[in-house]
Amino acid sequence: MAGRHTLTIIKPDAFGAGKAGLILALLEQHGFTVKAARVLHLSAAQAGAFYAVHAGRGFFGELVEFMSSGPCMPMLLERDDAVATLRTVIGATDPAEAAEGTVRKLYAESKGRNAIHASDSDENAQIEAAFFFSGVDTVRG
Ligand code: 3AN
Repeated sequence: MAGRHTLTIIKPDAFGAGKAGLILALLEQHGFTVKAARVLHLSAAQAGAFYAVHAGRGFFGELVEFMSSGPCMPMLLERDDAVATLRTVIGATDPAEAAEGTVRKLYAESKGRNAIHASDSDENAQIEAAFFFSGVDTVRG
């Protein structure tokens, strides 16, 4: 059965543009509740570790530089069918291809600077949540 948790990050472009509140409101309208949240400025090493699965791809250096360019806001979110639902709500990786009303259609600039991250599987949601949060950071229940 699909899990009830997923990890999102409001990326440095959207956070720096003051869109975190609007994006969170949209996520809440889609039924997500926040179980943990923080704001931090990733180092390049931390950003590289988070996106290690993309190491070796042409855009990796650009991705690490962008994700370490300013503060971002990771959140652990909860609702039924969390991973698939959030992927739909954020929209396609390239905002030019994102559906109307999605986070990336509304707030992303480009494929590289695309406003928000969302886990792509239940397994990765668990790994990514553990990257940013320990048990004491997470609301119970
Ligand atoms: P998604 O974030 O939609 O799951 P992935 O997993 O293919 O997309 O890529 C991870 C991140 O890498 C994207 N959010 C984006 O910031 C960056 N990225 C992916 N493809 C490109 C690209 N062609 N050029 C620049 N950055 C990219």
